[in-house]
Amino acid sequence: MIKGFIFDLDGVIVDTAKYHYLAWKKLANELGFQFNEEQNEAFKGVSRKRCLEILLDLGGVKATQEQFDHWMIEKNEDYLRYIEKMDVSEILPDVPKILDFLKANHIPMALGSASKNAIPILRKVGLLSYFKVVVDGNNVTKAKPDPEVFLLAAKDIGVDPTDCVVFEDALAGIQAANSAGMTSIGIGDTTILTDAQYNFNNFTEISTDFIKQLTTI
Ligand code: B16
Ligand code: MG
Repeated sequence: MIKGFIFDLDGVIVDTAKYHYLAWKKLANELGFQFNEEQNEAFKGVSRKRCLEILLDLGGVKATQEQFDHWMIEKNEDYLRYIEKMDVSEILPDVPKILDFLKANHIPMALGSASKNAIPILRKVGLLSYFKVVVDGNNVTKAKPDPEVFLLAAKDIGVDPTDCVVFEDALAGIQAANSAGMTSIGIGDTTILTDAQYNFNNFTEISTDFIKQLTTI
């Protein structure tokens, strides 16, 4: 029986992928090559460092350690300029419906994200207080599909991994949830999230009755 819920951030709670994309695109253009939205798909759920490695490979750019570190900072500074302007209007549709329902029923919730900017983003959109625990890119050493982020989140909310649900929009995140022994729910493209135990296009399709069936509520 499900006793805890873990949410990914980017692509599940807010659509920050578009801001990551704009910041990576700007860097690619500065380095003399193009970067498109299709290529950006591979960046979802992936750490900042790994994204830069992929970007440089795409552009055939060789970097010194100093350049690599500089571009990591530059991309993040550009990204933070978009985050600065975020507000409650950027919460994806019907996410509050599920958060409020779980909160009202005292079901613990955790955030499990690859982002090192998770806390400021949750604060900007006014959702930080819903989460008993935030595990993000600052707390883990192994990236999704490794289950570390979700196992740590389960431990911190005091729920057995097999009693946890994970909402994820990235294939690597679904694989991480499955290897953690958790129930995986894919949010987004069902043709990409084929490993998920349940699939929904968005939270508008998820009813509180569905949540009730999973839990003891
Ligand atoms: P940052 P998630 C991930 O968030 C994004 O999907 C991914 O595109 C990004 O590179 C990663 O966070 C790191 O983000 O640069 O803010 O540390 O989907 O795991 O919530
Ligand atoms: Mg995501």
